[in-house]
Order: sequence, then structure tokens, then C-alpha cells
Amino acid sequence: MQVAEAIKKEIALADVNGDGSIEPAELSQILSHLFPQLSMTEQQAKTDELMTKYDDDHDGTLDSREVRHCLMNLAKKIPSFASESAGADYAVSL
Ligand SMILES: [Ca+2]
Ligand SMILES: [Ca+2]
Repeated sequence: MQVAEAIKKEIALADVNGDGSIEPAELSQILSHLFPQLSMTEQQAKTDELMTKYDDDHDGTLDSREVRHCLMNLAKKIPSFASESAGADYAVSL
């Protein structure tokens, strides 16, 4: 699976209300999936940080372009992100 595909799948999974953009609550879902070792506090802090960093038009959500940018950067830190066997070894730190 290519990174772009993996990201698309991740977005589709996370976009619970199906509006095509990722709200903070949905972003924290993605983070808990990708980085299960994060505590609730760390996850919350990371969500805030990523929202601030990638919400270019400051509308409070990440649209598909913004979230893709965000996940592409995260993916670089997760070597196994694009592999099909990924899942068990997200033992990386942000
Ligand atoms: Ca959504
Ligand atoms: Ca936005």
C-alpha cells in the first residue's frame, strides 16, 4: 500500500461524520490509532499542536488538503505507516 493510499484510508476511517474534513475529535482518533502509546494528555496536546500547525485557513477543522499535509509529515516519522503489516509497531515518538 502506498503512503497516499494509507493516508486516504486513515482519513476515511477518522471522518466519523463524513463531512470530508477532520475535526479535533477526529484528529485525536487518528493519533490514538497511529500512536497508541500516547497518554490522553499527550494526545490532547498533540491534537492541539497539529490543529494549530496545519489548519491553514483557521476554520477549526482540517480539510482533506490540510489533513493530507499533516499526515504526510507524520508518515515520515512512521516508517511502517505505508506497510500492510503496520499496526503492531508504532513504537515511535512524535
Ligand atoms: Ca469530519
Ligand atoms: Ca481548515
